[in-house]
Amino acid sequence: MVSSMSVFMDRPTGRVLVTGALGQIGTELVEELRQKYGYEAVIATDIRKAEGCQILDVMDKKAINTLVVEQEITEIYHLAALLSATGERNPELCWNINVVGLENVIAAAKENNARLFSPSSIAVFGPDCPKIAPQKTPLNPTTVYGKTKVVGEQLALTSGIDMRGIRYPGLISYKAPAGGGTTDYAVEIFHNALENGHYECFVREDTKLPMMYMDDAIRATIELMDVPFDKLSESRGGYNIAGCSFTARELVTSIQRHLPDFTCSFHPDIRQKYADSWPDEIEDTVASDEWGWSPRFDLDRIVDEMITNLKKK
Ligand code: NAD
Ligand code: AKB
Repeated sequence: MVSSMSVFMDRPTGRVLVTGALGQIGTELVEELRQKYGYEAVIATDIRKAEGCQILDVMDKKAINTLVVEQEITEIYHLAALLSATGERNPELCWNINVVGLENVIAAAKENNARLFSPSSIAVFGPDCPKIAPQKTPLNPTTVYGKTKVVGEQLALTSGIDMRGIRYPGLISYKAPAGGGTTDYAVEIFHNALENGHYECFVREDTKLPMMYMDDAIRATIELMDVPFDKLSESRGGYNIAGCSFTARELVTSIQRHLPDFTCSFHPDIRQKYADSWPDEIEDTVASDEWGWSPRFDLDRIVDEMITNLKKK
C-alpha cells in the first residue's frame, strides 16, 4: 500500500489517462505522451468516438473510477471541458462538466494515488487584474468558464492529491480545430487566410491577448508533470506561463508577410466582452524559477510554422 505522503514524493509508474483527448490540446498531447511512454501505456478517452480513443464521459464517476483502478492509472491529464464561448452559452453545463467532471476525476485519482494535471486558463483573471497579470493577484473572472477554472485551482490545493495546472494562454495549433473559445480567432484566421484570402475577425483589431504555440504548451505540460512535488509551491494549481502577446492587427500584419493580399475585417461579437475582461500579458517568473519554464515561439515564428504546416495539409 502506498502511503499518502509518498503520493507526493514518487514519480508515478503506471499507465497514463487522458480525458477530452480528441480536443485541440489532447490531439497533440496524446501523440507526445505515446512517444514518451509507449502507445499502450497511454489511454486516450473522450465523449466522442475515434480510432485509438475510447469513450469516457467525465460525468460518469463510476466509469472513471473503474477505468483508473482496473488500468492502474498513475498519471491523469484531464482535458475534458467546455471553453469560454460555449460555456457562456450553456453556463449550467459548463459548471457541471468543468467542476463536477473535475471532482469525479479527483475522486478517481485519489483512489489510485494518481498524479493529476488539470488545466487552468488566463480566464481566471478579471477586469480588476493588471494588464500584465502577476502570478498572485485577486481572481475575479466575469465568465462562468473563468469561475470554473478558479475552483479548479482551489481544488488543486485542497483535494489532498498531487494535482497541478497551468493557466494556458490562447493556444495556436494546426493539427486540430480550436473548440468554442474566445481566442479561436487566432487559429481560424490562418485557415481563412489560406482558403479564402479574407477573414472576418470577431474581436477588435486592437484586442491584445496572451497567446502560445501548441508546441510550447505541450512542452510546458510535460515539464511541469515531471517536476517532483516538493519543488512546487502553492502556485501549482495554476502557473502563469507566457508565450507571446499580440493584437489581432499585429497577427494580420505578420500573416501578410507570407500572404500579401490577405485582408481582414473586424466585427466584434459577444466574445469581445470576454477578451476585454482578460489581461494583455502574463508575468511568469514563478514558473521560470520553480520549474525552468521558458517559451520558444514568438509571433512571427508561430505564423511561419502555422502557414508552412497548413500549406502541407
Ligand atoms: P477542446 O474543446 O478542444 O477539447 C475538449 C474535449 O473534451 C473535446 O474533445 C470534447 O469532446 C471533450 N468533452 C467534452 N465534454 C466531455 C465529457 N463530458 N466527457 C469527456 N470528454 C468531454 O478543448 P482544449 O482546447 O483541448 O482544452 C483542454 C483544456 O485546456 C480545457 O480545460 C480548457 O479549458 C483548457 N484551456 C485551453 C485553452 C486553449 O486555447 N485551447 C486555453 C486555456 C485553457
Ligand atoms: C478560450 O478562449 O476559452 C480558451 C482559454 C483562453 O481558456 N482559449
